[in-house]
Amino acid sequence: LFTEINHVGIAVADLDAAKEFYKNSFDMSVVHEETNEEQGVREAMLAVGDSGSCIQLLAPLTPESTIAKFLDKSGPGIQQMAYTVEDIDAVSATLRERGLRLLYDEPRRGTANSRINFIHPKDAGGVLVELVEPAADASH
Ligand code: CMX
Repeated sequence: LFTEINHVGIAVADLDAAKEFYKNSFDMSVVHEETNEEQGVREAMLAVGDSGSCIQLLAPLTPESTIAKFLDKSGPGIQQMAYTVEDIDAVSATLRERGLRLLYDEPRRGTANSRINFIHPKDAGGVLVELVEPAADASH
C-alpha cells in the first residue's frame, strides 16, 4: 500500500531554534522549507545524509493550530509518521474499506504541493499516519 517512509514529523515550538539544534547537534540541514496556512504550520524538511530519508520539523503558526494543541498536550516530540503513496485516492478507498477513518473527505495540499490525508491515530495504534502523494515533479 505504501511505497516508502516519506518523513517522520516532529513538533517543535520554535522552528529556527530547532533548525539550529539539528544543524549543530546532528549536522542535518534544511532541504525544503515552507509555510502552510491551511495546516497552521511552519515546516522544514531535513535530509538524513544522502539516504533520501527526511525528518520534518513542524512549528505552530497560531495558538489554535494542530501543532500548538499537540505541544500543549504532549510537549515537543514525534507528532506523525508519513508514508508515500502513488495514488492517494485509491489508497484512501482501500483504507476506508478496511474500516479506518481518514480525517479529510478529500486530500488536501501538503508539503511541496503534495496531496495529503491522515489516518486517525485512534485507528492506527496511537500513531497519526500521514499519506503523501508527491507532486509529479517533486522528490518529496
Ligand atoms: N499522535 C498520536 N495521537 C494523537 C495525536 C498525534 N499526533 N494527536 C492527537 N492524538 C490523540 C489524542 O491524544 C487523543 O487521545 P486520547 O483521547 O486518548 O486523549 C485522541 O488522539 C484525540 O485527540 P483530540 O484531542 O480529540 O483531537 P485533537 O484536537 O488533538 O486532534 C487530530 C487530533 C489527529 C484530529 C489532529 O491532530 C489533526 O487533525 N491532525 C492532522 C493534521 C495535522 O497534523 N497537521 C499538522 C501537520 C501538517 C503537515 O504535516 O503538513
